[in-house]
Amino acid sequence: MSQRLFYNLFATDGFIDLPIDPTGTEPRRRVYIFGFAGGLFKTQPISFGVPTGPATIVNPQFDITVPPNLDALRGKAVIPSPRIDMEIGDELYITLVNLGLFLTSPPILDVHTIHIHGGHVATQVDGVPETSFGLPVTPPGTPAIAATYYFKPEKPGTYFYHCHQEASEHVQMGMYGALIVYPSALSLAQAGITKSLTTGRWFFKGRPQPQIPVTATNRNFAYSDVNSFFNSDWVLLFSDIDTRWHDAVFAQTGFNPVDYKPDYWLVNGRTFPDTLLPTVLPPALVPNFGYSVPDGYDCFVRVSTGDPGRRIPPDKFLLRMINIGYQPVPFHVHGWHGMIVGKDANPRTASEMNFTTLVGSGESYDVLYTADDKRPIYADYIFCGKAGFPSLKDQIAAATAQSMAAGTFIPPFPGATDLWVNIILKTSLGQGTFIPPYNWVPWNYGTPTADNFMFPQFYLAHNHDDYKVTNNGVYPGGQLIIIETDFPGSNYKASPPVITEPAHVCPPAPIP
Ligand SMILES: [Cu+2]
Repeated sequence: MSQRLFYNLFATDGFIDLPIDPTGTEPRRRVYIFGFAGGLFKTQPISFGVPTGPATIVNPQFDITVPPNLDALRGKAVIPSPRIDMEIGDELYITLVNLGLFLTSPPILDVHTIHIHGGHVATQVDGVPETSFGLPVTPPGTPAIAATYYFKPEKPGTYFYHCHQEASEHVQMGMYGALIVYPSALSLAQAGITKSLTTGRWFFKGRPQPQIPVTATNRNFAYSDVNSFFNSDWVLLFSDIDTRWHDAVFAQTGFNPVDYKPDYWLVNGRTFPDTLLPTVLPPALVPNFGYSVPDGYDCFVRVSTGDPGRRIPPDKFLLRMINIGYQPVPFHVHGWHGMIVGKDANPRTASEMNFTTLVGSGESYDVLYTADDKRPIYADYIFCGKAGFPSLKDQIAAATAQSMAAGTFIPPFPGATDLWVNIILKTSLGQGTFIPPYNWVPWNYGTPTADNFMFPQFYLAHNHDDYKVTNNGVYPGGQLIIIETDFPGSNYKASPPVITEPAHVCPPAPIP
């Protein structure tokens, strides 16, 4: 079933509070931003473009006909703007209300627009004020001045949207969000991909596809292509910020864009360590500990590997990399190669594997990874020792003891313990599994608790211009995320942890 999706977006301003240290606990750097608040207002079912039922209001707080709704959103901009999800066959209506930029003195009364980046829209709704229209400000306490954009996607893929008024400034200030178009059940069927209504099993041109679980839907495919199946997909929206520019806009002192020199690099509106946080933070933690971002921008990627014993295949996960920043992002994922299944909302027909994806400004890449298990190659070496080397744990324990005796011992990196303790334990957010005594800390300090268990694994994914893995020069920060790989069914956050992984058993004789 297709839908009409009615989004109401409100151009306004706000602040974000960026971390300046690896723990995110020091007083933060407040940065003035523009953005779109709001989100999905209502939906209506359609069939081949014709309504088949009444509209349902999903979020009445975004009703633009109620003036207090408007005033409640003034000054509430965040980065990124709301994520928009839709399917082939759906119609998207984005009603824009320009609330003005009233946090500055005097207020900035620029027009704003919505440009669907990559959409094949007509000039009149292209969101370029010079060729269509810009929407003027609705003053406080007055009825909404509004206009509605219409977009009907022809292809699935990873799109985004942004304001195109004085784009150099308004994009830098934060007016952008992701727009994801999934294939529909119909578009999949037209490509020969079908799901049995009785058994839930998937078929491609009549052939069974047992690698696709019965729980999968059309939203487990990037394109109308059976090879684009994934268990989970994650938006990684890259951008960069020059805080001097933001300060100059706030103070209205002027800034020449050619002087651009960013000092913060963001994924989904946040820099590490905030990239580990849930999208919505408890109010008590805002702004000293971070800030919330809209739904759909979680970038602490969590996946499962396979278990041959239970015939569970490793997860396939899709990273939807989007660059709305002003610098190219060579995004490197540790652990596995990725397959480029799409670029710029267009499927790739020839498979191309890479370990770094160079995402230029204005580009999007859909890169598909398989969370293969490392145990067959590495478990013996790590847990048992090989080629005359003792187990890795014994090596690290010896190195630790020797370095302590020699007076050269230091923790794995400065602040490492504080980082995980502060993020995970102090806040009780339950987001991570870096909880002693199970993993990271024991591994690095040589305690015996990680004996013979390979999971969870933690892989970095980051901008390989490594100086951008900083917050204003302080490492680690910036465009850095973590991909946690679990053993299927394990729950490392439970107390005690639920461990479904069989402990690794060393061979009786030394391994040559
Ligand atoms: Cu704008």
